[in-house]
Amino acid sequence: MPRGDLSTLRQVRRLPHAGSARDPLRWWRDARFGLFIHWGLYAIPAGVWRGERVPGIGEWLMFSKKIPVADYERLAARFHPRHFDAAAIVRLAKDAGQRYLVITAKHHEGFAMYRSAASPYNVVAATPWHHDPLADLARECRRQGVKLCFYYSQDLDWHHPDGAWNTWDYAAARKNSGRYLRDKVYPQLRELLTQYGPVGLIWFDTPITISLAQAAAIRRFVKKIQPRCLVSGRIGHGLGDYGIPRDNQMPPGRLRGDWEICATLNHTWGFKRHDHAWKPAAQLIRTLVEAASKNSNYLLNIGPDADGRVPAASAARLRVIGRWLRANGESVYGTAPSPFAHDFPWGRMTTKGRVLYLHFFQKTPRRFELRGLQTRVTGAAPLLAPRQKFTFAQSEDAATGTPVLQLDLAGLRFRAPVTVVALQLAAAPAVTAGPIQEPDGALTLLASEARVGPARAKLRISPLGLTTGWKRPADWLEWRAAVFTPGRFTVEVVTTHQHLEPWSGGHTARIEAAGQTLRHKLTRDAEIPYTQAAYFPRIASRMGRLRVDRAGKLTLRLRLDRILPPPKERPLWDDLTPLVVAVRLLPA
Ligand code: FHN
Repeated sequence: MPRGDLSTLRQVRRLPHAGSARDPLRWWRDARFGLFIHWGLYAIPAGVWRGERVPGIGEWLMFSKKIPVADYERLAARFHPRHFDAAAIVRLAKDAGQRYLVITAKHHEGFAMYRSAASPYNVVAATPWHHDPLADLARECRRQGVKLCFYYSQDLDWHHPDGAWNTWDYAAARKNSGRYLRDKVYPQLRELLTQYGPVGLIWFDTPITISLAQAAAIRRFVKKIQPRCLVSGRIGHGLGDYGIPRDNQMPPGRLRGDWEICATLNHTWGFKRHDHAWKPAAQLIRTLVEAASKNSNYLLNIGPDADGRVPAASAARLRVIGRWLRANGESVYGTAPSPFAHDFPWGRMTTKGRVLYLHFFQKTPRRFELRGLQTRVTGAAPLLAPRQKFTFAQSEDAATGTPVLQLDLAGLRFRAPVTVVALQLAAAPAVTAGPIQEPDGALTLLASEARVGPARAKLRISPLGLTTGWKRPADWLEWRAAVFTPGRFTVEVVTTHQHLEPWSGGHTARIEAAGQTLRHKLTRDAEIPYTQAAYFPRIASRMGRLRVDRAGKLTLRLRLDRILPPPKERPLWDDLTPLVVAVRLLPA
């Protein structure tokens, strides 16, 4: 089974650099927030097939139940979404503060949600509605000033005999992917790129069987028709204009290059009538901020029902996000990521020129300390009350040489879920590299901030900041961390996995630091709570206690002395090797 492409290891070949007005990525970087719309025939069964509630994401129902094409096709005769209102959907995106919209023009079920001469299996020809919703959305996007973009499943197609992954109707051995591309994908892409005016991007997805040559040809084809149309990282083979982490994944630490985190409001993309696991708006706002702080856009999904209605719970949440953005949008739109490579326990940061925005996720003590900012601060005030100035002082920690900013936040009114303080700087922010102990005594050593050794190590750090390819005990990660307050620490190794895939644990880890050695199995001792824990649990394995006697630089090395063979149950996409997120030192 091919792996890797969807897991983003090679989605973007070159890291594009922030550019001029002519840079085709510029509008997309500035936008930071988009609306994803999954809408197709799957909205009719809405997660229920022949009276049975089908587990999993709604738009995968045909695959989950291996529904024959002849049966599934009959859904089209029932598609008549009387309540579809393109103007209202685009207005909702605007109210939410979303600057672009990506709608499923054709998902894996193979049904075109627009007028397609290339395949009669489309919403105009095959339904009693006889209507093209993409034409309505295109008109409304133009009118209301939202960028129109299309999702297109270029590889999986369970309707076309040559499309990938329907092996219950069509024998795998008889499939000819070239024929599928020629008969359906190219003609439909041409339609999408010529029938609706300028298209912001094509959101290709799930590049499982597609070859490098095929992906490259698709990219060329898109750019030839609309040179400024972006191509998502899931075209595969490193050919995207930007990368996409896995669904609902939030990487630890800042990312390099351009990314787009895509996420659901509940646990499905396509409408499911029994999924009411709606995420709180506060969490969604923090996730948007966190994405921006990591150099990522946030593409948040709605799944309209078969009548074309947006679930009320979805619309309500989007409007709450919009209210927050109307007040605080300056700290999100058009921002650059945090100058720090690591995350902070109190919130996140974004930057714009000489302004550093501190996004507090919780009420913070009056005396706030930020360690590692080298640039001179010239002013500090709440974003929503710029005349209320805070006093501050900058110094240097003698033992570690780390710059320290003390900020007196007297009078700061914390407004949930995120309160922003704007720091004016004398220049663009520069920071001290590497992990720094937090004022609460905790020290997080992210894999992405580690040095990898020895020189010929197979172990790497993936673009999403996790270890990959850790198969040899000779390989190691090493950090040099700034310790302000020595003492006794509980040491944990934090690993992760996609929730439907097996966790790679049980290996024997060794930590060497401050003249001590801790050796322990990676056991599932605790799960660390965080926003995406339902999708990518972070598992803490306790290694034991460490005594650090002196303030200053601490060198810590992590090895895996015994690496177990990969789990038998092979994950579809991800690595079979341990996915280390971090080592944590918590005051004992
Ligand atoms: O298989 C699809 C899924 O149905 C959905 O469209 C998501 C959205 O990111 N993409 C694929 C899985 O990663």
